[in-house]
Amino acid sequence: MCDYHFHNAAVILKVLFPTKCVCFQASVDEGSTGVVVNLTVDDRDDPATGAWRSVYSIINGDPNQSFEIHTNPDNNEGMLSVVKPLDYENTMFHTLLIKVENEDSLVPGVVYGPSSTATVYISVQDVNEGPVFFPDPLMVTKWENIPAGSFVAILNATDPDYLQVQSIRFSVLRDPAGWLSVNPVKGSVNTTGTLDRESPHVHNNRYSALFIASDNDYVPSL
Ligand SMILES: [Ca+2]
Ligand SMILES: [Ca+2]
Ligand SMILES: [Ca+2]
Repeated sequence: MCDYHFHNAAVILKVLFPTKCVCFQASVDEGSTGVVVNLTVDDRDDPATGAWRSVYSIINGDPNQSFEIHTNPDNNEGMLSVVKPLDYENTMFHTLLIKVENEDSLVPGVVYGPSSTATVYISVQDVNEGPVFFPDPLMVTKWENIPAGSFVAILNATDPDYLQVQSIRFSVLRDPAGWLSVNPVKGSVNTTGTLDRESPHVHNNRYSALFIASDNDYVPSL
């Protein structure tokens, strides 16, 4: 049997009221711009005075200046906008720290009034994007009169949606003289006719053809 000895100890907990945590959430499609969320503030100053009007600023989380925030003069809300399109494959989430303060506090010589911060969590939604050719344009030099079926070039395209499993297919969009064909899977371009430097479709020794690379999403993107 053990004897336990107790000493009374007074534990004084100092309970701190957290400064009000104001959080907002928004969702935005990659590649788009515009207002994504309106931040509301609760200010008991007299409306329509400078002390009531809020001034918002982004103080953290926006290294690329992708966002802007402006005060809605009608309701004092902070309108947070995307001004540079976001890229889901690069960053899926953004966390912005917004400071809000009253307009009067910004007047030089006036002591800064109370300010508070809000956190905005933004999730970026994936959008299907079309494959991108590289290089674009692709320059190739060939002799005229080479036999039909001659190899011309391999098209190279990559799909930005690397987190999705998508395959690319190639096709001819514009081939004014009907000289070229492309393997839809491999992207290899061959002649189907006889190249002619004196053709009306050749300008300054150059013949231009356009190809499409499309993915296999249920709504294919070009
Ligand atoms: Ca993207
Ligand atoms: Ca995407
Ligand atoms: Ca795609």
